[in-house]
Amino acid sequence: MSDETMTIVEIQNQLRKKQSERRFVHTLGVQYTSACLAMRYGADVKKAELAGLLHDCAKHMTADKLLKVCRKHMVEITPAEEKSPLLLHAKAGAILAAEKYYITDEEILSAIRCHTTGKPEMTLLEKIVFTADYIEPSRNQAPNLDKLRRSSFKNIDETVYLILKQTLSFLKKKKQPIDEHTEITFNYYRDLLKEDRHEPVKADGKDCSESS
Ligand code: DGI
Ligand code: FE
Ligand code: FE
Repeated sequence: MSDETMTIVEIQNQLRKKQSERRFVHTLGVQYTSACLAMRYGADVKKAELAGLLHDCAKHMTADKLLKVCRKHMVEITPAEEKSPLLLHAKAGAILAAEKYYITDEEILSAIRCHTTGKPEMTLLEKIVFTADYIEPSRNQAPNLDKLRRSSFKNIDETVYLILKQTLSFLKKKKQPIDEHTEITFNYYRDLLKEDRHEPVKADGKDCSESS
């Protein structure tokens, strides 16, 4: 284990060298949107910034390289990831964040690892990065972005569900292989909302758990 740490600006400077301008703008967008959502929901703002900043740190890697890194680290590779290895940028990103950017916090690494497919019972930080990735300001292709941007600050569980719903319908239309985790996560959040077990939000938008 290393004692080394990097500042946000040092990490930004490294990523700027690796990423296209468009990807870097997206990266900063996810950093700041994650921070905003963390402020709204009472998550750790610094961790949200770091997880958002690093979520796509392996996005520049080729399919071969992603497979190589994941095999070396004994990461489980799903059938969809075999067919579409670029999906592995999330799992490889968690490895790179630890090895190259000295991130040791498992909550941050986990938010990076599951940012593409999501997973059932995501932590608040994981839901924040998953959502910020989809709604950050430079995204402009997905349908209903205005609605999702508003709903993300009202009910994050419902927004996670709506994002997964749109992603699955996009993948089906494009005849892309669907990862089992994307499907399982969608089913989990659909059922969660049906059973009304999601994080309660008062009419004024505040969590019921907030004391003041
Ligand atoms: O890396 P980004 O482009 O910022 O965003 P991302 O990591 O969420 O990746 C987005 C792409 O991943 C988008 O085109 C949808 C795709 N995706 C999400 N779940 C699955 C998937 N692609 C396949 N083939 N299968 C999935 O289950
Ligand atoms: Fe990504
Ligand atoms: Fe991204």
